[in-house]
Amino acid sequence: MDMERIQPSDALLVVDVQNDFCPGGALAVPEGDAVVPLINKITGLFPTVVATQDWHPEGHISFASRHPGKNPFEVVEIRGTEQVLWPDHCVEGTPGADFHPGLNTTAFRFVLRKGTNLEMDSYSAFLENDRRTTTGLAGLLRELGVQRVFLSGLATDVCVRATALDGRAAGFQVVLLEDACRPVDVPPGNLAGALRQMLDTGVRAFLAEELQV
Ligand code: VGL
Ligand code: ZN
Repeated sequence: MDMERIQPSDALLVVDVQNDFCPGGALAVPEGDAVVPLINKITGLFPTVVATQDWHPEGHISFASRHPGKNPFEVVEIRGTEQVLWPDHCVEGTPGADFHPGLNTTAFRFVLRKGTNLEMDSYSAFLENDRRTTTGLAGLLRELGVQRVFLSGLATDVCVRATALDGRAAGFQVVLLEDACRPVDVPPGNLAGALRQMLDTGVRAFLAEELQV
């Protein structure tokens, strides 16, 4: 098995490992909770760990309930950008927005909340969905001397994908920890396209067990 050595300039991102994205949650990702033990195993290997939380105000623009006559998973156009409508999820301060209770958060140096703007969604941990408004993450990582970002969490084909692509665009090396992520795969086939797109932009893929200090 190929092993990949963790460097002082590496960071781990733990994307949206929250109750609402786990089985029983409002926007459950199949086997979403399966990433928890793997992530717990590797957080201690990294000098810097940043966790994100999807963190929406009530009545958020991405909620189908905000759009009369629309159902979850329909797509609408909002000010020129396509928006998938989701069930209400990760409402700020609710149990659904909490980290999964099994997730060991002690190694998290930073927690970044995204999607906090009532009128704009943010899949990526770097840029909001207008593709202009920054979350500040790139600046934070650069300030810390981070050059390579490892990605884990939920969901592979939504927020992890967007974070991977924006991480590349911001000049970071990006590694997808494939087994430490799970996809929603809506619509079916979305995952395959997401993986292709990530690999095409220079994202490398590893398994969590291939990491070593
Ligand atoms: C996500 C859908 C809506 C995610 C967030 O974290 O992948 N997916 N909001
Ligand atoms: Zn969301």
